[in-house]
Amino acid sequence: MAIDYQERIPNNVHLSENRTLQRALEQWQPHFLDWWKELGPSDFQTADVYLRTATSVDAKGWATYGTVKMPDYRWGIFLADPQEGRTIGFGDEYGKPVWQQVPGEHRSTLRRLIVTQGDTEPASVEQQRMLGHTCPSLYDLRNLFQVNVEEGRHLWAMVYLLHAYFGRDGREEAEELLHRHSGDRDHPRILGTFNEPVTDWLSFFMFTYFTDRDGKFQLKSLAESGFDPLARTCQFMLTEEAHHMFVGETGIGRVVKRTLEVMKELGTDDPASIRKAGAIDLPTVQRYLNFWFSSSLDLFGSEASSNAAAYFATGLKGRPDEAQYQDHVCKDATFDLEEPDGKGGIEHETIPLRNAMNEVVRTAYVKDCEIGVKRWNRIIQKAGHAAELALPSPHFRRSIGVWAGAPVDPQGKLVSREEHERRRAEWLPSEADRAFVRSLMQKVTAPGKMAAWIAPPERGINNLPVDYEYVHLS
Ligand code: BYC
Repeated sequence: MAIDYQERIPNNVHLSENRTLQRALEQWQPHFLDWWKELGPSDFQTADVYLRTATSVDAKGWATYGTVKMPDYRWGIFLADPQEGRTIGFGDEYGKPVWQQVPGEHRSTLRRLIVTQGDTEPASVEQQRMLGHTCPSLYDLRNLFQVNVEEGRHLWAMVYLLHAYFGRDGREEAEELLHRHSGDRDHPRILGTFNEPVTDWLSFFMFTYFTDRDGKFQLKSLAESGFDPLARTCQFMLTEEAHHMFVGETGIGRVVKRTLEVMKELGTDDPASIRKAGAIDLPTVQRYLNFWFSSSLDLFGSEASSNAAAYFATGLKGRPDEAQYQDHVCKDATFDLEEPDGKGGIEHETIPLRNAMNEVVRTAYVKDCEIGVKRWNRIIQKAGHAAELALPSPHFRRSIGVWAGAPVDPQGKLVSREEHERRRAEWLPSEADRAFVRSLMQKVTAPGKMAAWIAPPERGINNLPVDYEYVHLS
C-alpha cells in the first residue's frame, strides 16, 4: 500500500513527489524509531500524552494539540515560507541572490554546520531520557515529552537537509547522528554540554533555560544563512524553541517560589533548614545556574575564531537578527578582545570583527539570559528577601576559548589556582548538592499534584487547567 506522506510525515517540501528523498527517509526512519525506543524517554512509550504537533507552518497548523503515544508522533519536515527575491544579508556575497542548492565550494563547511546543529537534538533527548521516572507533576512530564518530541523533529529537520542536499555523504552523516551518543566514551556528541548528564529536574530547567537558549541564538544565526533551505528550516524551528525556554524559565521560577514559601513558613534562610523541609535553598539554585550558564557559554566557540570569520565572509552563518546592524560586510571593522595575559592579569587585543563573531553572538546571548534572572529576582524581592540570583562572569569556568582553564571567580576576578580550587564548592554544585537534589526527585503523577520542592505553574497548557491529566499512564 502506498504511504500517505502528508499524513505520516507532515511536510511542506513536496515529499510525495520526490522519490529519491522518500527512499532516503524510508531507510533512515526505522533507525530513528529504533533509536527513539532505545535512547528516547525511558518507559512511557505506551502512555497517552497531550502534545502539540506541527502539521503546517501557518498560524493554525504549527501547533495542533491532541493525545498521542510518543512513538506515533508525526515528526514532520517544515521550512518557513520562502521570501521572494531574498538576497544574502552579510559577508563578501552581500546582496547576491541566496542559494537554493549547496555551492560546491561550501559543501563540506555547510555539512559540518548542519551536522553540528543536528547532533545536539538527539543528544538532548538522550540526556533527558531518565527524567520521566522522577517527574514533579503530570504537567511537567508532558512538557518534558513535548520538548523531547520536538528535539526529535529538529533532528528530522537537519536529516532532511542532509538527505535532500548532500547525497551519499549526507546520508552517511544522518546515520552517524544516531550512532554518536551523549556521554559515550568512544562516540560522544560533538559539543561539550551535550555530554553532560541531566539527571535531575533542576538541571533540566537550567538546561532548557540556558542551553536551549544557545539553540535560539545558533538557529537565529543559521536563519540568516545564504543557503536558503537551511535558513528557512531554522526559522521554523525557532517557533518551537520558545516553548523549551519557557519550560526552563518558569521551571526555575517555580522552584524559587516554592523555596521562598518554605523560607517564610520556617522564618529562616538557613540552607540546611530549607533542605530539611524538602525545598532547594537559593545558594544551591545559584550553583546549578553557574554550572549550566558557563557550560552553555562554551557552545558559542572561541572568542577569536577563523571558522567564525569564514562562516561570515562566505555567507553561511550570520549574526542573529543581522538586519539590526549597519555594517553587514564587516571587512575592516575590529573588535576589542579581553583576555588573560598569562601572568595573572588581563590584556586587550584588537582582532578583526569577523573573527570575533562568536563573541558578538555570545554577548547577545548573555543579555538575553539576564531577562529570566531579573524575573526570578523580582519573585524574590516581592517575597521581601534581599537575596539575588546572578549570572556569573562570562569568563568563569570556561573550557573553550581564551578564558579556558583560567582561574576566574564568578565575579570575573582572576584568583590564585589555590583559591579557585578551594572555593569550588561555593560556586558549583558539589557531589553533596547533587545527591541532595536527587534525593528530592520522587515521581508525582496524581493530576494537579506537585512535588514539594516546586510551586504549581500559573496556568496549564493550551488553556487547560493545571490539574488536567496531561499524561495518561496506562
Ligand atoms: N564543545 O573556532 P571554534 C541547540 C569545536 S544548541 C566541543 O572555537 P567555531 C539545542 C568546534 O566545533 C545549538 N567542541 O568554534 C539546544 C571546532 O571543531 P571542528 C547547536 C567545541 O567553529 C538544546 C573547534 O572546536 N548549534 O540547538 O567558530 C537542546 C574550533 O572551533 C565547542 C550549533 O552549534 C564546544 N563547546 O564555532 C537541543 C550551530 N565549541 O569543527 C538543541 C552549528 C567549539 O574544528 N555550530 N568547539 O572539528 C557552529 O556554528 C559552530 O560549530 C560552533 C563552534 C558555534 C559550535
